[in-house]
Amino acid sequence: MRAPDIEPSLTILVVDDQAAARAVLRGELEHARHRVLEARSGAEALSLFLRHQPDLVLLDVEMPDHDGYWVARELRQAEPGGWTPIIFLSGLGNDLDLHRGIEAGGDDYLVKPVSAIVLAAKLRAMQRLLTMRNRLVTLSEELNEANQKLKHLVELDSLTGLVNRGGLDRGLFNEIVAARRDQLPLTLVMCDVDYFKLYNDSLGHLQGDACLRQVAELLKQVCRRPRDVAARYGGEEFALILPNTPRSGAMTFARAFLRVMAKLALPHPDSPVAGHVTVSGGITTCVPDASTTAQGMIMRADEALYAAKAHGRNRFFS
Ligand code: GH3
Ligand code: MG
Ligand code: MG
Ligand code: MG
Ligand code: MG
Repeated sequence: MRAPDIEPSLTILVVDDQAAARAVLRGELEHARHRVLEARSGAEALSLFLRHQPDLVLLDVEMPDHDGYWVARELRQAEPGGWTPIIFLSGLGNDLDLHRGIEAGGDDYLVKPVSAIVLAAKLRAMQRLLTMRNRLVTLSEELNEANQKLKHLVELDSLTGLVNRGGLDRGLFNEIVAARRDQLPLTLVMCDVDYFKLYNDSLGHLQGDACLRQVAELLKQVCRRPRDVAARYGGEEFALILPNTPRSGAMTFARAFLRVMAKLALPHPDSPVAGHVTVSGGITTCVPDASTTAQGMIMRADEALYAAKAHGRNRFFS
């Protein structure tokens, strides 16, 4: 009977010290359109396996150098996380030999002589498992990708699209570690929309939401470096992480931001500061040392923010 070949062809490593046995297998396998690699010894089997990564291994047990059990164990160790089917084709036919073969890492154990029909059927069964394995590998890759996307989404604020509180905490922690290691200045800015309660009261919460989105957009525009992070701390409060930014650089950022806010001039009819929406900010900059914490930096930026509020708002203090 002709071996069924509706499945895609395999690259099969045939390991046997007998040339005649290899030739018979090669004939049968090539007839079924598989590609054949031949190894005459255990050592050669291992080296061909590593070089060509076959889809399946047909493995003799009794060989002059290393026996098939040794080869199976070596192959299993050579593919951590992977799986290549190993079918023993052995002259040794008692139960203990089969037991040893499976223990060594074999997936099946056939006793020679093996008919072409049996071999073809066993190959088909392994092919089904290989298909299943490939599906699982694809699924797990897709799952990893989805997880990465989810991780990113979980750290985004749904209203503004900025990084949320969780992302800010993680980002600030990482940047403190990096700035301490590289001995570079790290700046944290806390911003707070002025008289935002009045804004909501006079224009409504939907307009308030739109205002927050616009402020967020401007913050994103003004902190342009790839490692800068603009986050929504909560409510109408925003935080910025500016790595490798000294105090002077932070003040430049603040001036630029105040300028674009003034230019945008979102009407705020009841603001005691100006006719438009304004923002106050507090800046803290340090080259972190062992005592620097995210909490400490937030606290210092907050103090500066309160000072900016107390001094008339629409300004940044450091
Ligand atoms: P100050 O200048 O001292 O910061 O005054 P303020 O009115 O901005 O500060 P306050 O803390 O009294 O009020 C903040 C307001 O922000 C109150 C709250 O309803 C509003 N707010 C917080 N989160 C949101 C939001 O997601 N959407 C809208 N529309 N309003 C929000
Ligand atoms: Mg042999
Ligand atoms: Mg506030
Ligand atoms: Mg406010
Ligand atoms: Mg307040």
